[in-house]
Amino acid sequence: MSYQHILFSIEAGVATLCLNRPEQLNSFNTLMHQEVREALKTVQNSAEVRVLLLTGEGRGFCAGQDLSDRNVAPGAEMPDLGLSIERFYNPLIRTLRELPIPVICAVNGVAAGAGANIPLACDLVLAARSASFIQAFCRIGLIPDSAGTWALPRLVGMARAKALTLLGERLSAEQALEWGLIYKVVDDAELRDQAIALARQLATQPTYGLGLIKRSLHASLDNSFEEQLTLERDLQRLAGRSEDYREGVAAFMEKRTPAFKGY
Ligand code: LHQ
Repeated sequence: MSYQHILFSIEAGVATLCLNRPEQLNSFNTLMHQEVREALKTVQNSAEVRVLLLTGEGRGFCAGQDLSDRNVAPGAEMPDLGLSIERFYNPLIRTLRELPIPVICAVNGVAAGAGANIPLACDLVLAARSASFIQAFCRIGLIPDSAGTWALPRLVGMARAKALTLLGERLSAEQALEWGLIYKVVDDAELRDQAIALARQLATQPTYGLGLIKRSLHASLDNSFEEQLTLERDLQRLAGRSEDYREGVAAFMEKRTPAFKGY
């Protein structure tokens, strides 16, 4: 399948999805949403893909919604932004969060509006040193979407979440790291290579088990202690029945490198 606004490839167990409207800082129009959805369906349905890497082309990662798109631009008729959220942003965020494989996000430049919150739905966020995060919604009278109001207080605490979302100021990659918003900052020239190396390395790991780890951590934010113990029992039961567990133990006993398959 050929795409107009994204680049999509699968290699060595890694699906790479690159937002590709660099002149508009990779902001989302309807076609880009549809193409991203299509690519993510391929990821969901592929037995070969064991890690997803999300990034952007050019000097921006993503500037959120394309504000010139006719579905959201202020015109004669008031737009229904709720519809846009329901159709596109919410399903996108759900899919990224619920993919049963590790999702790496390499933030290559400015990430604004929904573009600042999409990385927060991913599992490991690397950012270029020159990247920045802007909760730009308040500047145009909107509220943070793409689960930003859910993720931010949990990641950085309520005081910082309020400052970020009410002031809409630019947060540098270094500051985002210090605040616990992202995993790592790397030099601009090294971002792509480091992200690909991390993705390839993870794709050789027991990715079925890694998927269960992310599921259990996600659930822990809402579960009681007892509920979490029960979930750990249930997910460990699933993990223990995987081929990768069998292989991991066998390789350990035989003092060799394991050859995991992702199931
Ligand atoms: C853009 C955009 C953009 C179009 C840069 N659209 N062209 C959900 C549901 C429905 C509706 C509404 O929204 C949502 C969720 C959201 O995401 S709301 C938040 C939408 N995003 C923003 O408000 C961010 C808007 N962009 C900016 O504030 C700046 O562009 C940032 C701070 C990201 C970057 O600033 P600069 O580095 O100074 O670049 P620039 O502003 O010069 O932008 C470069 C080009 O990209 C420029 O086009 P031009 O033809 O003049 O070169 C911009 O118009 C275009 N662009 N963001 N969201």
